[in-house]
Amino acid sequence: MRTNCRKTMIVPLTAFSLLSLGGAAVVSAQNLEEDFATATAGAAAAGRAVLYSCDIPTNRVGFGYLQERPSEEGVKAVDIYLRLYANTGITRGKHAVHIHETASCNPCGTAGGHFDPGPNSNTSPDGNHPFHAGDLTNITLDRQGRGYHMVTTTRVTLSDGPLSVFDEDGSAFIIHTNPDTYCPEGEAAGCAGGSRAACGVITPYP
Ligand SMILES: [Cu+2]
Repeated sequence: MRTNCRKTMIVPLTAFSLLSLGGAAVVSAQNLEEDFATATAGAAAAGRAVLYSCDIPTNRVGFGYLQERPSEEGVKAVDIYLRLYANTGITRGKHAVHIHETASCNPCGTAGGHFDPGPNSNTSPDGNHPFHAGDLTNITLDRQGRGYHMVTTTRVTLSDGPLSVFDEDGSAFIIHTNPDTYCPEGEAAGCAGGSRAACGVITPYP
């Protein structure tokens, strides 16, 4: 497992993999169910999340979905698509995005640290960053606070196994107030994005 972890990677999706998401770019808030079904059809496993504001927990600010596919080398790769709506109060610019360790958003702090299973688990946002299994890349929002982000990771899975986000207590997305600097100099308070702006519990789909 440790070997696996060291071989994992996070890469931004290319135009080619955008196509493999089956129309991800046109997902609309109005047709979530239909779009999730279309986008994840044929996936080995899939998941979804509705994102809520951490300041006003009843405010829906976006959504995400995930689909798992086998890679050519037999490693499980998970494509993640996130969308944030305009005018939610989340500011323009870059914001850290992670999978956090617990399926809980009320309040956002209950999502815990970063998803990091395994015998050497260390979920501390600052102390073990960017080495967590749940660490992803920043989302960039436009002037209206709107944005989408696609990223592929092999650090987690949706299907059963030691890296599954659907472990005993589940997992959640957190969008942070600040950018992730990926902590190039090691432990530093706030280098993983600081306070929490949005949260969404990840659930299996369908
Ligand atoms: Cu985080």
